[in-house]
Amino acid sequence: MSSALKFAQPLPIKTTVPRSRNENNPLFDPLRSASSFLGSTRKLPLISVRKSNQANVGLRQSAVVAVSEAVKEKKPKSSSNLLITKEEGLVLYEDMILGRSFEDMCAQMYYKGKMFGFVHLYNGQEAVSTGFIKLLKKEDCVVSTYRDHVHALSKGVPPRAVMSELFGKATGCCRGQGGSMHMFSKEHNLLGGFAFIGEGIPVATGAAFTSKYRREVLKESDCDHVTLAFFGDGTCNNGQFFECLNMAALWKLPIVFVVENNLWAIGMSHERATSDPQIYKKGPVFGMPGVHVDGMDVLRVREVASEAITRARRGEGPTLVECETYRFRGHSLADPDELRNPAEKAHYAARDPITALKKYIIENSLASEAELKAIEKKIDEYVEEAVEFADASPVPHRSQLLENVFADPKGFGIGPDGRYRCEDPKFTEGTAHV
Ligand SMILES: Cc1ncc(C[n+]2csc(CCOP(=O)(O)OP(=O)(O)O)c2C)c(N)n1
Ligand SMILES: [Mg+2]
Repeated sequence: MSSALKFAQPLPIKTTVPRSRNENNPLFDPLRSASSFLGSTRKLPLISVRKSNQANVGLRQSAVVAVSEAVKEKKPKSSSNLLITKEEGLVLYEDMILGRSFEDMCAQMYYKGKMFGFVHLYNGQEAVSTGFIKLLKKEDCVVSTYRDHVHALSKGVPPRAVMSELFGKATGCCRGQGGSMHMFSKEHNLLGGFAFIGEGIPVATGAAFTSKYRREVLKESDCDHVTLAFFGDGTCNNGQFFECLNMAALWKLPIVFVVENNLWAIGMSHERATSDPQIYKKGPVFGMPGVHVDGMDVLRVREVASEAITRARRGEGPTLVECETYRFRGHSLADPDELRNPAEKAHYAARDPITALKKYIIENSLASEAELKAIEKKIDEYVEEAVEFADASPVPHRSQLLENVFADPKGFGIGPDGRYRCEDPKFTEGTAHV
């Protein structure tokens, strides 16, 4: 191994929360402490932040304690210790299988030349999307990044509309104009994938502000909509992150900031790039709870998500959740993925969130192997159908080129004859052929 490679490895980080405090924490499960999670090199227990910084005690503490309070008020205890019902388990399993199969198919289609530009896959991170988004109502909003296909699918955008968008076809959810990094669906309140990192966070904050405004100013008492903002570890060093945490806490907005910490920002190790790599600790600094969760365990993610979403819906404000996860492929399909240590990759491959959920379902007799196989088969057909649909769909008409580019296309896109200027045979003269 070269020294450069060694240097890129995650460094050990220390936790600031003593074990005794974890033991009092309702989110802490000693059976799932650091040793059963994460590489080797890291020691992060599953904790919600309490008094992580003594200077924050006081005004901020009330918000910090809130997640724990929400936990106490959780569902009535049942005689069973199961974390999910059979129906819930199958919904989670189906959604994760859909995300995985859909994206495996994306890789095939990309290498066949059916997709253009960059395509960033989410393989390995499915527990985060499924664990959070499957708890939402249709009216709730999701804001994503360029790694957005699976968030779109979890939110209910039909696979054929996502695949067509990836193919650049007119039947795509953005009529072929968005492509891989810009999934959007008004109907499903998917407010976009954003290619510029951090750009989605203010949009999500604005959506959460809208919900609060409707409820409190316009007196729409049934408007309890919540917004989830998904973004990566690398994005947490951008200014928008801090600005939006501040505003969301100040105005107690109904938003959950979901950090998908996959330990890497393209080829930059999170631990090399960040002064304090424990992202969840930044929540309490702004007066909101910060929680770290094993992002490879959909049941743990769902538990934390449920608490954070419930808090937001009740009007108790934002939560920062750091999901520790891993992407199984390179940064994009154009990345040969040569920087990450094979041992690190193997460690996380062994913690595949889908395999783990399957094991839980089978071991707790929630469903049989045959039932799960039937789901896998159904999803395979669904994904095949999405490809056939996308392939057979028409490409957008040239006249669509400038739509949604300018608020007033007459200012630029429409010529004196009332036609789109791009329809003028001379439109592309002297420029690249359109
Ligand atoms: C504002 C901005 N700066 C730089 C980039 C280039 N860029 C694309 S992806 C990426 C890394 C983001 O890493 P992370 O937030 O951890 O997300 P991940 O890819 O791991 O999901 C960067 C820097 C960008 N897209 N936008
Ligand atoms: Mg990352």
